[in-house]
Amino acid sequence: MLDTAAEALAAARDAGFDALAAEQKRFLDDFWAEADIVLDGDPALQQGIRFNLFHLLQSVGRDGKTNIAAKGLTGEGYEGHYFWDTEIYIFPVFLYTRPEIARKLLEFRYALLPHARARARQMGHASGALYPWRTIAGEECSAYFPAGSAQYHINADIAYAIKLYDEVSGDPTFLREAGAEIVMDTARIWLGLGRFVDRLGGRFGIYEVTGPDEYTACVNNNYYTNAMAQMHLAFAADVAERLRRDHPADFARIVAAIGLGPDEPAAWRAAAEAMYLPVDEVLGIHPQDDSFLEKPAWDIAQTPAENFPLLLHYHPLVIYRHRVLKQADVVLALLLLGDRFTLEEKKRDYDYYEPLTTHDSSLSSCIYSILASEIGYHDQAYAFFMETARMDLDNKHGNTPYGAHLAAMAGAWLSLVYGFAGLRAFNGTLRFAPYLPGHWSHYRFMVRAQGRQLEINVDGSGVTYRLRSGEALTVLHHDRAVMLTAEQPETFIAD
Ligand code: IFM
Repeated sequence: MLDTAAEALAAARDAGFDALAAEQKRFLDDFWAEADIVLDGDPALQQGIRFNLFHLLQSVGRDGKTNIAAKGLTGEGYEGHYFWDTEIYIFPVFLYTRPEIARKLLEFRYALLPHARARARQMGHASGALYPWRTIAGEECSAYFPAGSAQYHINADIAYAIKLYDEVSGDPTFLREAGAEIVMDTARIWLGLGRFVDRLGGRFGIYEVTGPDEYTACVNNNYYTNAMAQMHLAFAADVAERLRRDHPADFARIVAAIGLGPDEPAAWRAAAEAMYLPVDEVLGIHPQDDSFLEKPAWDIAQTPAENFPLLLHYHPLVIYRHRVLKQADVVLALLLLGDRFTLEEKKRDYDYYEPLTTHDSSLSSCIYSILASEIGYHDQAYAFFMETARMDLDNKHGNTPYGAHLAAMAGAWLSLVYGFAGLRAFNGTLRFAPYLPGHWSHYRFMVRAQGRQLEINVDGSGVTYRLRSGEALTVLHHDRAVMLTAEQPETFIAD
């Protein structure tokens, strides 16, 4: 550390203040030209969105050796550790605005793969790699395992980000150079953790894990974990096939590096196909886990306001025995794997889980905002967005002095771009479903995808899609194809 700091200092002294200031100005000008979001109608909100983007940019590691801490560079909360916040919340913002930074975040995970292998052995897995729930240099730093190491979904979250990068960035090299090795070695953990269960008619169950909701710990068949593991296993099998066919030398290198057996990809496929993902017959919803629906509901309405967040006022066991959520769990699966659910299913799950959710985690409101937008609950979407967008400027969670909430800052971007503008990219095709919240007259944002840059303007009259750079691209406006070309870069679709 000292050597690195001395080198940086010497380089800065050589360059001089003026040159450094000019370089920084160029860097920031470029960023704002490409990543700014403009909102007309609410200056305070505009300030919140820019404040968030600034913190994300200044906090993110850009060298493949550092990542982005849950509190960014602003405070000592969470001891500077990196979590799944990176892949599920922050990564997409960079993927769509600065894909080269998104790649660096994934390279960071690649650099830590040896630690993840060592961690898997420590946790009793004979093969594979298991990423730590919280870390800086690769070792697991969770002090409290039920809300830490038990969150095995981190492996699938990282695989999800690699899949999204592969489908959206237009960069053909990362997967074969690094991503595939991560995806395959981490997929093996599911086979070590779960099993085909006779009592479930041969379905594949996953046991003793904690899902995203940290008010429910160490459970069997957490829906989010099972659904994400299914995606991960199927993706790993696809990647193995693709590499073997298209890049045999890379495939051979990875097989040798991880000691991949010839039958393993087929076993991943079989586990994915048999994954246990139940629907409750009576409620028509996806149970959060095997025992969740049997627990008594926490009486949120009768809980004194000063007793939130619950984790600071009740023993964890008291909370775990109740049907109460700290943050989106099933509802997050509905977003990330949204092409597998009908709108009716999404509504039923949202209606069931939202009243049970305290949103004590700052990672919650933005996800509910996005889902509320998708199912047409526009007022709720806006209210949840407002919770997120100025969370730290207004100290909404009362703990900003410990540091800003970087995942929520990214969540505000997601609530707007995934929520109000409805962006999804299943299999790499960008689909938008924009609407204008009643409080604004206009909003504008830009996204980079497949090596192109697009600008999207939404106002009271409709939506304009504009190709700012790159070759022709077809995007979807709801289900209508919109072709943008160099000759005809702009299309307006009236409301
Ligand atoms: O990763 C999160 C977790 O989901 C909820 N508690 C805080 C962590 C760090 O932001």
